[in-house]
Amino acid sequence: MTGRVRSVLALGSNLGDSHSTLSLAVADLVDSTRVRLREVSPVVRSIPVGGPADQPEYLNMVIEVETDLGPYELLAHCQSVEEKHHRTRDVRWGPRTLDVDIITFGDFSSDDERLTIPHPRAAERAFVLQPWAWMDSTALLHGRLVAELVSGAPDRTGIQPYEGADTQWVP
Ligand code: PH2
Ligand code: MG
Ligand code: MG
Repeated sequence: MTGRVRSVLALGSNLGDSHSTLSLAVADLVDSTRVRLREVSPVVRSIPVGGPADQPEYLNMVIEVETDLGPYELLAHCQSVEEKHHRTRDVRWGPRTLDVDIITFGDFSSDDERLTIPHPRAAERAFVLQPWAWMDSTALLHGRLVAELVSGAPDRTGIQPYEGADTQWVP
């Protein structure tokens, strides 16, 4: 395979059996010789950022893949995995069974309305930055350490490691 690029993908779910959905989605995302799994973050519980006030808490995680797909091919692949897991798009930032966002794609950047890379809000979202920093303590976004960006993210106090469905959490 030629032209391999490393890409960080963020996954989120707050409808249905979110933990199973995330596990199955990771397997689906890398179920191809063209998308290889390199690293997996811990799963975190997170308070919803934006969207309807009464939506359930999220489970979030990130993965790093290596791929020879182009960015738009990877986007289509991520969307097909969302669809497989019954993703609907009715309410912006509303509850969802599965969201898969491309956060970075090598050094590629784009400001297209279909695909903005790096992801336009990743640098201020602890539900992306914290699992990413736990996965890779040297990761950089916009030339800054992801581990340092976490401390400036408004939602950072709403994040904690996921330790099973039965554990209580009061953010
Ligand atoms: N995704 C959003 C909006 N808000 N909040 C949390 N905690 N986790 C998410 O994955 C999330 C969100 C839009 O994609
Ligand atoms: Mg998203
Ligand atoms: Mg999305």
